[in-house]
Amino acid sequence: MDELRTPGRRGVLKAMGLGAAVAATTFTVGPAAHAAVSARPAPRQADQQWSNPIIRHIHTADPAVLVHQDRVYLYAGRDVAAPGATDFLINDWHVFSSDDLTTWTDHGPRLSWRDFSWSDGAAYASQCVERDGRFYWYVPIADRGPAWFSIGVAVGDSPLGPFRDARGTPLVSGSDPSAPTLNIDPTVYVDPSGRAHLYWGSWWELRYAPLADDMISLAGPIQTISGLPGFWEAPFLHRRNDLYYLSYAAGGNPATIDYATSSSPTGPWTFRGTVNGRVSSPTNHQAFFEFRGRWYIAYHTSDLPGGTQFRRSVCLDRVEYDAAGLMLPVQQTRQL
Ligand code: FUB
Repeated sequence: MDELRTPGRRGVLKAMGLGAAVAATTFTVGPAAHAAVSARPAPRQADQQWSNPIIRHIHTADPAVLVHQDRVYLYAGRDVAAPGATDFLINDWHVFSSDDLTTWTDHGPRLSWRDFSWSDGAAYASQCVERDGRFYWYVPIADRGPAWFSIGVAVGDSPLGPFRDARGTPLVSGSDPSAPTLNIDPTVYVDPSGRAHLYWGSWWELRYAPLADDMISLAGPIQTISGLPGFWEAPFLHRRNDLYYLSYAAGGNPATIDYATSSSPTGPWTFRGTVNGRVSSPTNHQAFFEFRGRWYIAYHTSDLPGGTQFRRSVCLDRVEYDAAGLMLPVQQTRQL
């Protein structure tokens, strides 16, 4: 399925611009929404209030989550590919927020590749993180220059922005000889000692670089990370207690979400297997987060009516850990 992203198709990615500004919209995806959408069986957990997919009025993909002041902020690309399209078309990222994981507010498109003067398309999988009261949004976007994809960073003063290009140039250029072939899917984590870590990559190539304290420049050379079986793309770094978890889409397309653990954010990593199985979309992309003492995974599927591999929808499920801190396989719930 490598043909999902080929350099020759870059032109397709530029075709559609931002729609009209979207006012904040609040909606609830719970039991009341079921009948209106589908009569499909609903094996929801007994105390689970939300229904999957959690975002239903538009197609969304590549979730990343930030918890700030007891509110969950979900950052996701908006898939606007036509039903018969044969490639991704993603021009902007929406931010959604919730304080109960069931009622979500769509704050509209808060960032686009168009906000980066050096880009000419493709809002792929991003992540927004907080440091010292500022919010840094790392984005993989097509590069106008000779590079195919480069990684940029936008900065804002709140989880909703407004955000602006923090550098005016790529943070990681796809032209760098150390960069992977497909320079996408950044994940950033600030560890308890204040060191910030950047992982990214696709097409079987995983890269790492330390971030400087300013969060918008690298603090060391790009390193190639090996030893993660089947690594394909979508690295995501999180920490629970004293253990670090590096999860990733494994096996190509279709992918499972596999993971490894380490006592350090830079490894060495011990492979732990699959935490989230295949989904209805060939791509599989995850974010883990803690909210009010429980852990969750956000991911995407093609389950929304009209869904295709290029028209995806964000879902949410619980994550449980065993006594040793290993993640148990996610029980995916589906209630359309
Ligand atoms: O959404 C475009 C790409 O598909 C992402 O960057 C990958 O992680 C995969 O989900």
